[in-house]
Amino acid sequence: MASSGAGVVCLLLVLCSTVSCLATVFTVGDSSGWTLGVDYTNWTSGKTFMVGDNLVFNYGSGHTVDEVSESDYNTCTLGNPIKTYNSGSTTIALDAVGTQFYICGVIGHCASGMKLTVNVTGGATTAAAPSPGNTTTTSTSAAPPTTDFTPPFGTVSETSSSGTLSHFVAILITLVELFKFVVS
Ligand SMILES: [Cu+2]
Repeated sequence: MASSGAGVVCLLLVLCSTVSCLATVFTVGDSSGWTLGVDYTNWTSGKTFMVGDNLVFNYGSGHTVDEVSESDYNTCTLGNPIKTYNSGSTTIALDAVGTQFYICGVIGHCASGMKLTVNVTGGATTAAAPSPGNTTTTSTSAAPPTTDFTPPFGTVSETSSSGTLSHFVAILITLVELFKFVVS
């Protein structure tokens, strides 16, 4: 019975590490956080934001995080946010493909640079390719994901069609089967 308990713990560890492989938590502005004097265009450059990732805004009481429309973002128009946050630590789940726009709702801060836009893409493989502004053509990627995550139980072979989601589901199924085996 002790061995099955250890097996369960082991499986949970594998599951946790698998999840963290697939979802990235981006701390906006890194150690600077969400504040004045940070170039957020520079911060986003080179980063790939995918569905399932999270944005974490850390900021002082003199700021807010306002999710706004593209036009309000461009013109730094305050008072019309889609959502607004002011807790000082805000986690936003990127749960849909598309472009998201965030500004600070304090007068003058957006115009001074407290504005952030992120382009959220689907789960396709992106090997550090700097994404240009326009992504109109959706290329059917033939290459498998380049992440060389080798599951410890050899059951999950290479997924021919790309997509970390199918990969993840396959791992989950394997874990459930193993879990049944350990418990029985
Ligand atoms: Cu501000």
